[in-house]
Amino acid sequence: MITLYGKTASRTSRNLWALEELGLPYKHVPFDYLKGETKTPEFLAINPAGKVPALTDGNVVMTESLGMNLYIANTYGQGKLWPDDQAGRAKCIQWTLWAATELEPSAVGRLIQMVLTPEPQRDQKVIDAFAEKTKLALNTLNTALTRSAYLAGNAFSIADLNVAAVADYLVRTKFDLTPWPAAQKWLAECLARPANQKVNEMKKVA
Ligand SMILES: N[C@@H](CCC(=O)N[C@@H](CS)C(=O)NCC(=O)O)C(=O)O
Repeated sequence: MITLYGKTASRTSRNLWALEELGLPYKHVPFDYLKGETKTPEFLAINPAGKVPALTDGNVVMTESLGMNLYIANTYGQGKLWPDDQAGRAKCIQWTLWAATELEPSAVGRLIQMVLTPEPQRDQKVIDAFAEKTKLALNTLNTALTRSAYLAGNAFSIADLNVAAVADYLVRTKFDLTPWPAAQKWLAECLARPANQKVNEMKKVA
């Protein structure tokens, strides 16, 4: 059985979303990085980087939330989160790396500035620079979503989940998505899925 480490209100929520989509049994150990719990010997034995999330499943030990989701989908979500066709599976890998490299740095950078940095220390130039990078990423995403309903074909997959989980930072920072209508509609639909709503509820208590 999968054990998932990390408090819900962290990148761990991405993995909870994937596990809930598949209805898998799992154990959740909510190590809190804000309380230093990820720097304890117990946790460092699982992830020497001292960051959440992390996952164990038998002899599998993994870190990196988006890669962990590829593992979950590939191992337990065949024909569901993990497409049956090779072209779809290729897109899952592509869009996951895209989320990590093209979208997350600017989306998280903006979130850190706008939500986690006290107002007097915020730097508007930094926020604006992140916004420009985000716009370029949204152009790419919107174009893809005008060509197909979902990122890896005609059904929701781990490609959508991984990108939407990162794009959620844009919603949380009230980024105006109206210039990218296909991406906006797709994101709202992904985030409204019952499995993600369940995880949002879990965040309120953890
Ligand atoms: N690229 C990693 C980032 C992990 C990460 O930065 N996690 C944060 C919580 S969301 C953390 O544990 N921070 C504590 C620290 O940096 O010491 C992933 O996607 O899993």
